Amino acid sequence: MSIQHRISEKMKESQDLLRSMTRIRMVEEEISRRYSNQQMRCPVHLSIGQEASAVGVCEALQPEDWVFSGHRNHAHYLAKGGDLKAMLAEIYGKVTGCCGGRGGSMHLTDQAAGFIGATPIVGSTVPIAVGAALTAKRERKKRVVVVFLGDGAMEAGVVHESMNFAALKNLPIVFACENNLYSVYSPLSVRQPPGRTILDVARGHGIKAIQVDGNNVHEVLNKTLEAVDGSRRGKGPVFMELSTYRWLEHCGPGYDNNLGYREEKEFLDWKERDPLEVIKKESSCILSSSVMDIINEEIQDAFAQAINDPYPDTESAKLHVYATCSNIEISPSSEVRELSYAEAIRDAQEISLIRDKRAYIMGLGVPDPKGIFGSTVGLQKRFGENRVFDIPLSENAITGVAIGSAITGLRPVLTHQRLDFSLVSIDQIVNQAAKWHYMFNGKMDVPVIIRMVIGRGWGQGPQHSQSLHAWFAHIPGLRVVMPSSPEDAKGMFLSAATCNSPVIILEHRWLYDIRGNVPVGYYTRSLVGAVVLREGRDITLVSTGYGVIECLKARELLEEYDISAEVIDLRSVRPLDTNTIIASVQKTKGLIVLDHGEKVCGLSSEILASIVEAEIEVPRESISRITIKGHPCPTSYKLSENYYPGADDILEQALKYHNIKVSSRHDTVSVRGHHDQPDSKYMGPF
Ligand SMILES: Cc1ncc(C[n+]2csc(CCOP(=O)(O)OP(=O)(O)O)c2C)c(N)n1
Repeated sequence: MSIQHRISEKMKESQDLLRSMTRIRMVEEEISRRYSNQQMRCPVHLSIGQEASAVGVCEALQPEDWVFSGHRNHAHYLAKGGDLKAMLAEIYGKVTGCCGGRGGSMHLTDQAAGFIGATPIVGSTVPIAVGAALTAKRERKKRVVVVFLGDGAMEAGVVHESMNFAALKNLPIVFACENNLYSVYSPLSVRQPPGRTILDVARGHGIKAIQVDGNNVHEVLNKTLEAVDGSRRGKGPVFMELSTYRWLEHCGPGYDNNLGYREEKEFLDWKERDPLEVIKKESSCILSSSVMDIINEEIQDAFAQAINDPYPDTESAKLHVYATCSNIEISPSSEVRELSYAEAIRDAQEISLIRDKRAYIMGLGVPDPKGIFGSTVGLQKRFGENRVFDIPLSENAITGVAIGSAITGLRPVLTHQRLDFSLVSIDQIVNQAAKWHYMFNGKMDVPVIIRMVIGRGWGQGPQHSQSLHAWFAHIPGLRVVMPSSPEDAKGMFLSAATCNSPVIILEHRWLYDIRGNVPVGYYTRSLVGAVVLREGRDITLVSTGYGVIECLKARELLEEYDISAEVIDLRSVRPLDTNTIIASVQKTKGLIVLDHGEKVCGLSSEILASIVEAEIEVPRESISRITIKGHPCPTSYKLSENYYPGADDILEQALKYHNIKVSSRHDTVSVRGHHDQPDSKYMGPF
């Protein structure tokens, strides 16, 4: 190639870069100009002054590469080729918006352009992007993922967890950190210790880290090309710190230097280094007035269309809470094997790994010799370390990894040995897993299974024994199931494995050794609907998971008093099948809900409310609930004596309804051996 040709190529490239940055600047200036008319009714975080980092990074990518971002994402979306009309319509809340008006400015997506998604919980998209990079690595298509984050996100634990995982798995991801010196009004000096650089942090995770002048688009482009090329060739993650500056206020259309959180001089110094001027000076390029007119026309057209487009139908707000999930049960073979609950779950996972190459299983202790109380034993040996693996102690990021890999085509199963450990990943479960399908207008599914074991007894104490099913059930977008038998545990897992929404499977530890006949091979059990396990006349007992076992025991005890109890196994807490309960109570005229969760705002409250709403004629005194006791679970053998409710409590309550007086409390505990173990064989530690 001749020098002349190279220069003209370079000029063309500079021209294109300038054009792209100018277009983004003009879009945001127009948003800023029009924002005060109150038609764009969502927060906007403009990135005027930061265009070079967005354009330089995205220009280095291939169309099939994936980009993720955060709250300040307009420039990233447009630079990656996102549709301008769909973006503006989204900000105006219109049906033609890229999320149909569900997301607004902070949740843009254009999958066709490779801009996967953005969310405003600072740092939250970073693990999701890492999960997408896991998919990219598995696909072997040499795809690279870029995630934009701000300097503020560098203080979020989830970002560090994510960098560790990306380094550990040598993933093809570039972390593009736009350091604009402020998190809202807080300068770096009040957030990070002096002398430590952002690059040091990335290097501490074993990631190659490079400094980039984020206002010089050529430098950004060249350094990103290098970074992306390395990642594409299997050299793992790269971190780039792009120094830049936002001109306008953190959120909104105006300048805010008058507030005094930053010096006017600092602002003017950065303005001197306006990325648009830097490239003009460096490459002596300008945009002709006709090019400017074309850009302006495109923008005005897009605004006009966004303003004129219709709003979505109000009723459509109810759509896309859940992705498709078949309720059709696939019948089992007639052949059965006696398995424990744990073995049945293991069997289900094995079948799902065989049937679906996209499935993989991860979690702390998954490949351990004891394999999550026997439920994952031997799976790694059979399926290899890529499909069954241990994780760093980073539940929050790993949940994000699961989500990111799920939205890009894999089917992860994440296991927590205790429900309590999942609480450090609440952002990823509640804000992300539950909402990506909804807020991106049904464009992305999140087929993630999260298994959580509920601990109980033998000194599990306040932080190893909570059954927070009601919490998770409170969140639209999550399915929450609690199988109570080995047969259901297997069949419901296999249903969850084909469900396109996140499913939380809560497995009570005291069920793990329960044995039952489990059909051999593949079958599914619906994730929806309660079952009447035993029919009865005089009272309805409702519970879920291990509580069902206590209800069955209570039923036997009640028979001695000629009281016939109907036992309902809820199976699923969300969706909750109240119809089956209502129909039963209409017949028995009595109800006891046994819940090993909290009373206040709990599952039992929901069930009793449904009875009230159904206006069933039933004496008030024959309806009650038995729950845990309003204080955390104490560890001491003695202190925990009355903590967990069971069959004896049901019996006492039911006899009260029937005015039967008994001289002494029936004692199933003495049958079990101790109150903190389900049977005499069950002993800690575990
Ligand atoms: C977890 C979380 N905490 C607080 C906020 C409120 N918030 C929104 S943006 C922001 C500042 C983020 O700063 P940075 O990551 O540097 O990005 P910038 O806004 O400078 O682009 C904060 C604190 C949030 N969205 N998420």
